Amino acid sequence: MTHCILLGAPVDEGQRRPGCLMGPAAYRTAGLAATLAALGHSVEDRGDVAPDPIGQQSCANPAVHHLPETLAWTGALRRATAAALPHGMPIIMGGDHSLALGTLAGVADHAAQAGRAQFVIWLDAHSDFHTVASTTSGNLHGTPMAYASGLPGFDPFPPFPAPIPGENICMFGIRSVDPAEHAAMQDTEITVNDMRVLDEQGVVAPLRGFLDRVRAADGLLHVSLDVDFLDPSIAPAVGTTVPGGTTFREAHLVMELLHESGLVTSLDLVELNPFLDERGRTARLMVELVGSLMGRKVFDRPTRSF
Ligand code: HAR
Ligand code: MN
Ligand code: MN
Ligand code: MN
Repeated sequence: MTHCILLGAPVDEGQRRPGCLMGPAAYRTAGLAATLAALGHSVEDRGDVAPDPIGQQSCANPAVHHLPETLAWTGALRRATAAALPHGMPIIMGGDHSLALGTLAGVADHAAQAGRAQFVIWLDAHSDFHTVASTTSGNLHGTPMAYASGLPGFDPFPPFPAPIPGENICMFGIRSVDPAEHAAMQDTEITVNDMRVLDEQGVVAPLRGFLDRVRAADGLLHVSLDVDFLDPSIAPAVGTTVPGGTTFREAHLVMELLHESGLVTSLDLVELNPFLDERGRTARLMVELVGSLMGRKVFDRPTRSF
């Protein structure tokens, strides 16, 4: 059984559509804590993280907005994530995806402390591989994977503690990549399981291959789940819907396999915008997916070793 540490991250500044700041309240309302407790886990809700004081930082790219606010969240979430990891599994309830600038850095701090390698599974329609310098939308939720990879172009940010090698990063569900992101990813060893790969191979084989590597390295595995990983027909409450996303069963299967692996050590839930939801259905689906990730199954069968 796992000690689950809930951290609210009401981050709204990494994009332009208001509402993600209501995410933590929606997850609580949808019964995230009760869902985890019913599966036998202990749950500690540490409340919402408060951002650091807002500074005056600026950068050369005029498109970028809310940079000081994002730096303030990054620092606070980095510390909150690193502080939680020795005690259990942090589940960060976002908040837009810019929160991962902080959570990934916090996991990196803990990994360095523990002497373990950091691995990331990025479940998203988007690669989020812009830098502060390359983003044309100026929305910093589109940047955390590039930050964690140690790319230049993050001048106002502290250097990422221990850049994550591309071999330790696996993206799933990708179907929207900007030209600058595409170019930057060419130079990396990141595994990009875009929707084409999932259409052809399903989720099982690509996921297994990556999990085998995590296990062999005794790595820490951070899962970052963006609502837009899911098809908008089942998860409408997100500002950046992209058609052709994963189905209900594909998404649950990913979660079930992750559970079976026993390797997941931290989790982001990001981009839920409850203002865009239909009677809470997206929030409830996200909570159900966490249930699958944490061990809910229809029928108990001997755990496959894979
Ligand atoms: N690449 C686009 C941009 O930078 C869209 C980024 C959207 N990101 C998210 N998170 N919704 O994945 O603006
Ligand atoms: Mn604002
Ligand atoms: Mn994202
Ligand atoms: Mn996305």
